[in-house]
Amino acid sequence: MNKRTANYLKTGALSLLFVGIIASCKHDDNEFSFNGLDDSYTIERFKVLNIPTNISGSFTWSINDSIISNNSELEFISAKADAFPLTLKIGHNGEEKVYHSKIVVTKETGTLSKYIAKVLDFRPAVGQFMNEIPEYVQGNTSADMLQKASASLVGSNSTMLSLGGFGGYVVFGFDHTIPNLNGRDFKILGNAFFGNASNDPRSGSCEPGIIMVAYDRNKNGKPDDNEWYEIAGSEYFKNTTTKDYSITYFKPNENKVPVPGNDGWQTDIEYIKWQDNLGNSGFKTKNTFHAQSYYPLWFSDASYGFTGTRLKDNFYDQSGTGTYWVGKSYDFGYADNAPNTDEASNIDISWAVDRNGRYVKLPGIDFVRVHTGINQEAGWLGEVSTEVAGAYDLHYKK
Ligand SMILES: [Ca+2]
Ligand SMILES: [Ca+2]
Ligand SMILES: [Ca+2]
Repeated sequence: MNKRTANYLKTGALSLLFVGIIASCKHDDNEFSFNGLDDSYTIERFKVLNIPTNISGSFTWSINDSIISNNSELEFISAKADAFPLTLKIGHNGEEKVYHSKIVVTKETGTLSKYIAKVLDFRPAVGQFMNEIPEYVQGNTSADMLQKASASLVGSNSTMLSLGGFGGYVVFGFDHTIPNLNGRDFKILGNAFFGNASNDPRSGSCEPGIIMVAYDRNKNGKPDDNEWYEIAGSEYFKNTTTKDYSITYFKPNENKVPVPGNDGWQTDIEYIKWQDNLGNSGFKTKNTFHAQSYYPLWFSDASYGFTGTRLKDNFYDQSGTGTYWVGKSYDFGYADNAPNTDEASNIDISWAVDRNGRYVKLPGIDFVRVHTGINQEAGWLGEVSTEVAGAYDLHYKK
């Protein structure tokens, strides 16, 4: 470095310092240069109203006597058309200023649906219902299969989609933001049911799927990677739950066919090889009940895989003789884990956590992703696979 450069750098650093001082003074002034709230704000119901303050301090936003936020920017959403008196208190250096306004929530101009409005992605794992639910017809592409998934899940007359074994997923969205209000906010429909064991009443056909939610914060109509949060169900914080579990499935030899045994019962065959990121590997079996390929036939790759949260195996042989396998229902926060009439199929958006397991406060959600959370073969039942049969907003009333 020559001397001139050094001098230049010195002056440069000095002037940068001045800029820094000016900027911080300016910033300090700004802290109470808040222009106040508008007289009123108008927003349609099921849409998020943002009121930024762009200053620092402590914030108390309230409606009547209820505190609704302590953030510098208010995110407000309502399921009801109504007028709400809004109060904002800003505390700074021991001083407090109070602002009053009103939020007018109007009824939507268009028509909203409380059900799924679109399916954005469908990527199932291998399984005995693959290529059947929904049905694959020779020549179908991923786009065709996505179209079929949409036909299954969109609207009030939804039918079922099978996600196959661990990791298989579907992503769907709504035509409005489902608000995060007190209590549970939306329901995911599945085909779970309870058996009749008196010593284990909350078990049966429960195939829990991990739920992720996205709020379209940047309002681009898409769930961006940084908008996804996992719903921390009852198992999330337990050490029996595996985060970032990865599995790869390999395209099988379709000439291997299972044959019924002498007793008429099936003989399963080793069929689809899989391996995970914990050093485990094995085969998904094929049974005589389902003769079609268990590998999605619209996938041309020799292998494919998934990463996500994995739950502890929940199926066990209740009979002790291999004839009656049941899956235990987890307490809350999963799809296809309890009958549709059960409270456990309802989800609270407040259960959403970030990558570090910290709860996040979302005003609502626009998108949902469900993946099969179990990697287990339940005896003759075959692999545990989550089914999704629709979803709806619990707050929406016409
Ligand atoms: Ca809620
Ligand atoms: Ca977005
Ligand atoms: Ca199921």
